[in-house]
Amino acid sequence: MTGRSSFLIVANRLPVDRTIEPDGTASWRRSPGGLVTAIAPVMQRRHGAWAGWHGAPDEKLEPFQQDGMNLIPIPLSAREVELYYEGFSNATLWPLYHDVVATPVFDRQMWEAYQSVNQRFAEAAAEAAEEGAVVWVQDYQLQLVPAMLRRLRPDLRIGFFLHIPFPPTELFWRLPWRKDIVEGLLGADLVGFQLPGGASNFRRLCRRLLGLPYKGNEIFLDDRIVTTQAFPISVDFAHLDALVREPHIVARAKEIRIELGEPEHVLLGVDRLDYTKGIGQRLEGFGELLKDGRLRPGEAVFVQIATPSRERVDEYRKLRDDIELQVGRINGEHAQLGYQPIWYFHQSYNQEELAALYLAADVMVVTPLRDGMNLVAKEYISCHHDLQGALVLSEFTGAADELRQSYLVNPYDVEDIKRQLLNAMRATPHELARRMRTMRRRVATYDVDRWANEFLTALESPASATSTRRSASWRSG
Ligand code: GDG
Repeated sequence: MTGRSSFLIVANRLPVDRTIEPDGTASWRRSPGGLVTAIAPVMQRRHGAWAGWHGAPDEKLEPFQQDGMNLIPIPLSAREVELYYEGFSNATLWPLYHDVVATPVFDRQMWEAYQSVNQRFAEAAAEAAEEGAVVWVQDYQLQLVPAMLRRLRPDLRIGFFLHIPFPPTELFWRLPWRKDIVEGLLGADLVGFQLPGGASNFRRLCRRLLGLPYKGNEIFLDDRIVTTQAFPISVDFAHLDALVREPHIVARAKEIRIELGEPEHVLLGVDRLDYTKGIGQRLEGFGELLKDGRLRPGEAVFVQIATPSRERVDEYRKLRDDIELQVGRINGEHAQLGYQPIWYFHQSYNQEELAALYLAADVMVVTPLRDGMNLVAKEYISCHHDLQGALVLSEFTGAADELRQSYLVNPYDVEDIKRQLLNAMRATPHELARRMRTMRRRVATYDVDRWANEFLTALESPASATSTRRSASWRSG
């Protein structure tokens, strides 16, 4: 790669996965997912670059090009993967930011690795960005990067977006390195959150922890202003909507229902196998409906896709055992020859198979105990131009703020889950259409493209670009 870029994404992972062909040669493929799709056009327009880890430990790679994107691989050692990624990111920050649904690990070695890896990302970004470039840092693994990068390159416009919830002050306060993290984020000109609640948690924390004043969305530092704002992320509605109209996806959806034994109701869960997703709670509700006799044997099947995730972190291993035991118990108690209540898959699927599953499902069951947004809920909505299908959705997801016509549940209340599963299964086509139409309008309007554009517009807006000057006048006033 030659030259520096005027637009740079910095994320834990590069947007590509390496695949090994049958003849042994390696090639890179764009990872599935909305973030890449949303950002790709901006990258092409602005000679953009993306810095991130390429996924293999102890390997140094030169920058390369893929799909019109300049990719800058950041190396991580096996030890750093263990301490920075599996450790501080996924055993400390992840549970802490998700309502402490698992106990966070506070470990000084993990913290040191988090700092040094963040420094490496900041240095790579400083190297790759041209004078005055826009740099957009992504997510909880890189919260120190904004301040580190600003120290190296005060000329840059720096944005940060947090994909997961930002916790209330009382929970964040437990973190031994709370000040460092907050100061890290304050290196950005714009800090984006999924919901207004996350942004206001952050502003309150800045006041309590650092004594910083704020007004509206703006936090006042000595020499500049940091804007904090909610930008609810979304999905590529038009792409999914077109995909499920393709004859081969329609045919596959029909085939899936036949393979499942043509039950009256197909219920579906699609999640990374993560303890925040409330998989156990929804299966418990479904199992009890069978036990109570409120569901007849053969009437409904539950398909649960649990994509392998963070398999070397202890909590995730334990979760897998718990879920698999639970699935075995429910199936053991309620299966009959020719009828299996739960179909559980600990596997990944391609996007087309996932779209066919969404289309085939009568009820999408999304019951996280806490979730920044939850894209699965929005993907399901995008796949139902037939205006049929019901969404059962946890109140503790970001998506619940927008998808008010879903069947909302408190995932901690198993009776509530059972009641709403039955309501979703018993709803009339007219009722389903009424709800689905409104939710589709919302997702179609606020799609991922709009999310990216609104963030970048706010980052580059004259208001925030002149924040230094305004901050100076605020101080003197
Ligand atoms: C974080 C936040 C926030 C799942 N299995 C397969 C597969 N997926 C795709 C889904 C969806 C994505 O993964 C999962 O996104 P979620 O939003 O549901 O959850 P997290 O992974 O926890 O994401 C979350 C998100 O960031 C974005 O800001 O919404 O709150 O936690 O797109 O479709 N995709 C494929 N095969 C699978 O087997 N291809």
